[in-house]
Amino acid sequence: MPDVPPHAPSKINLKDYTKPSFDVDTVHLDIKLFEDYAQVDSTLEMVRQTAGDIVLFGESLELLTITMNGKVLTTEDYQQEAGKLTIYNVPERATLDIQVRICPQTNTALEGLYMAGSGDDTMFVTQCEPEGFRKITFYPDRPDVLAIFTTRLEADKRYPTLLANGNLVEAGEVADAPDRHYAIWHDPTNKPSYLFACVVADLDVLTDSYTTSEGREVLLELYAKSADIDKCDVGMQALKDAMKWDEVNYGRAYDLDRYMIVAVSQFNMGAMENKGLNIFNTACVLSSPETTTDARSFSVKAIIAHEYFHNWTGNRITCRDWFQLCLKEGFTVYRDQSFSADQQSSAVQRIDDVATLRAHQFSEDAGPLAHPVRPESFVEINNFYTTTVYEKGAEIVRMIANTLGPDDFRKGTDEYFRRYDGQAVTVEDFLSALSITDDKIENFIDWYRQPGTPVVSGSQTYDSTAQTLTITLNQQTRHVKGFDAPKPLPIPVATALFDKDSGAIVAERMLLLDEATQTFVFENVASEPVVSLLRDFSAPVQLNYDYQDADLAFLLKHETNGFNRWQVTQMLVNRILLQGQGVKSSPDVYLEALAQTLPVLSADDAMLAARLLDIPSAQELASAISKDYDPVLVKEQRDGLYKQVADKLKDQWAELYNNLPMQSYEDSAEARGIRALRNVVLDMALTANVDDAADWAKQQYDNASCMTERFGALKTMVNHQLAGADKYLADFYERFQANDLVIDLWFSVQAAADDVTPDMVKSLLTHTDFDWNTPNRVRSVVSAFSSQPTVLWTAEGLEMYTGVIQKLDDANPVLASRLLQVLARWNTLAEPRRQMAHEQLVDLQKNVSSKHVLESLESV
Ligand code: 0A1
Ligand code: ZN
Repeated sequence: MPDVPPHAPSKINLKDYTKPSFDVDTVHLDIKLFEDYAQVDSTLEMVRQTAGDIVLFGESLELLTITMNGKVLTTEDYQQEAGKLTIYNVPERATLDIQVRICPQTNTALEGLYMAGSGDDTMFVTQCEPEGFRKITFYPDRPDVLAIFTTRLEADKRYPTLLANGNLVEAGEVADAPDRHYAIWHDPTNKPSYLFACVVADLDVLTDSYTTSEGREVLLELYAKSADIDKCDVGMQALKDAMKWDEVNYGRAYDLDRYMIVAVSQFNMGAMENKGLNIFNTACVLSSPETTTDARSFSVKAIIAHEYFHNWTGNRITCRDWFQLCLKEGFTVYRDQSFSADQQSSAVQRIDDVATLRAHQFSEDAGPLAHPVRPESFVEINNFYTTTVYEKGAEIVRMIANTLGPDDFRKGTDEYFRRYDGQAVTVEDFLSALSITDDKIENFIDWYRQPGTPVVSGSQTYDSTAQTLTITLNQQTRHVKGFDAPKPLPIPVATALFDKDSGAIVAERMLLLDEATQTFVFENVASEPVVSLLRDFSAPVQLNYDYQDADLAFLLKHETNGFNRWQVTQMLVNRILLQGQGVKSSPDVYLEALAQTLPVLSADDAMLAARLLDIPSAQELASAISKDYDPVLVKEQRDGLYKQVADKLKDQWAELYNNLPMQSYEDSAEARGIRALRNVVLDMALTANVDDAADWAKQQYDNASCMTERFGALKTMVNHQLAGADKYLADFYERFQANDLVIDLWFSVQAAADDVTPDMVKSLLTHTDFDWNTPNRVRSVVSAFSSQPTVLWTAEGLEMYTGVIQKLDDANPVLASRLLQVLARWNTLAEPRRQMAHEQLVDLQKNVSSKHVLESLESV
């Protein structure tokens, strides 16, 4: 938004980082939960590091008493303002005793200690990353203050489950209070406060064990409501697989005797890596064939692995400050992507990771919310849990890993763990450890500093006399306002040359483009080859190479790696829909190439075949348009091409569908591939008006062996507005009424339907099962709806969307601000939508007050 409001919140800058004056050796917490409040008593042993006062952070706390070294402090000894409590004249060592009162029962922001659930079905959980601990008690709540925590929890016995980080040291009844009990936990590892967690609840537990490579027997516990405990096996297996994987691939074993995971239905994000006590959104840990789609189940495994991997990359080595968030997130995402690639076809994994990157990160980097992977300033750190920090951060680690090769990368990561274990460090520290075998790795620092997606363009010339092929590449990154002029970055471009006649690879090289323009010469090339560039997506860049459509069709046939073949289909689609390099391609070559490839591939690798039929969503296509974006036109063109594909292969859908018969459920890569392809084929067949396709959908729903089949059929029926779709929607609701996660699917399939209207969304928002306090439910309607740009970008659609943000601004600003980020591209809209969107955002700005939403609005 152009106009900065007078109450603009203040910024924090990376360059202003200073060390804390005091460290904390030990913390004793005593948390007593009562009917309508909680009392938190803490004892902090603090030791001076540098000159200065003690600075504690605290928000939404009622301070009862504070004493230092036994003396009660008064307002002469300390000052309290703007979320900070500063204590003056502190000696070298100080014991602080602090008592506060908080109200978890009314904490709808889901940060700090909050009550989840309602009525008789409640539990208490914490979320402390990034700055939630300060809502539990006054504390130097910053990641570079590490301490040993001992936690006593006390509550009514209706909450039999009392959990905190570390090992259980004692539990028992509370003297003189027969209805109450307590537990004391001790965590022997030094940790920052953002990794603190506790849970007070009534949960069942699935138990298992794992013996580490160091011979440590670890008790594994997965806690969930009793109705959900049958959906925990997938998560438990994934945990054991991840533990093993980290030992084999990074030499990292688990360090405590116990590893706990708790499933919580009200959670702002996916999951949280608290030391030894992960807290998970139910959507990211529960899985069963009847209730969970394959895609969701696969992401459950990846998220379990992600949180587990944080134990080394994040917990044992943590971030010095929140600007370094990518230090733990980029590396951990890279690690979970590599883990997932080992669990299925690595090509499909790469396709899915790159598709996500292109759809979300490229668009973030192209718009007003663009920021470096390591930001240099922020108002509200919660706004920086972004796809740039996570996914682009992972791509940088991947480029480094590929540049070094597996052996040297492992040497580098071993060195990182050896040098920094137990410390809070920076991105520079990470790069310095990784450069022990190659000091050029330090040059990757610019990738962390510079926003914007580089565009790599290029062309080739072949000299038949000299038998040389010369490839010229150049790079350009847009200049993002507020940052230095962009510099050339080190861009690894994985390249192969294919012989035009035989289709065989004649040369393979990793080209390192690290200047604005460079030429690379290949010798002894007998005839002009077809060049395949950026194989396996070797760098997070946009590629514009002067391909002929025929070259791409050739590569679709001859590329050896599934990812590269998919990439070629995406390039062809982009040239048809987005006029790549100003040339508008006709769809003929693409359609012909698909028609030739698909029948063979669907038998060999059904999952890959399903991906080859991907046409980027209207939203993703929009992200590549920087001006005069017309949502209706983009949707028409996209749907038009989809229909052309469907029609081109019309005669084949029936055979393809019948060759993919439904079988009893199996969780193998092959079975998942067949299910994925069957759903795609079903949708294509309905698009092409194939006779009987409506019956296939109904039969698939009725005879489904699992949620992937049932939901795939339902979604198709709804999107194609089949007669009877309503009846199936009602059936789905009846069958799964008791399961919140499935009812989320029921909401989302309606809110994201092709024919959705703002009125339909409004009626979902007032449905008896809709709940503003459950982020999953809000997202199931609101985020699902935002996938329909033609409806979102209308006066009514936007009014509804901004109304939701306004409603959540106070209650749950983290969620409100994340939902707002979808509107970041308003500026690219064609008139009159642009003006209309601008007016609505200006109105919204007048009606919100959280710094989360205000910061996002300011950049938007
Ligand atoms: N560290 C977690 C992400 C996370 C961030 C913030 C949260 O609450 C506001 C919760 C989780 C991860 O990367 O998995
Ligand atoms: Zn993470």
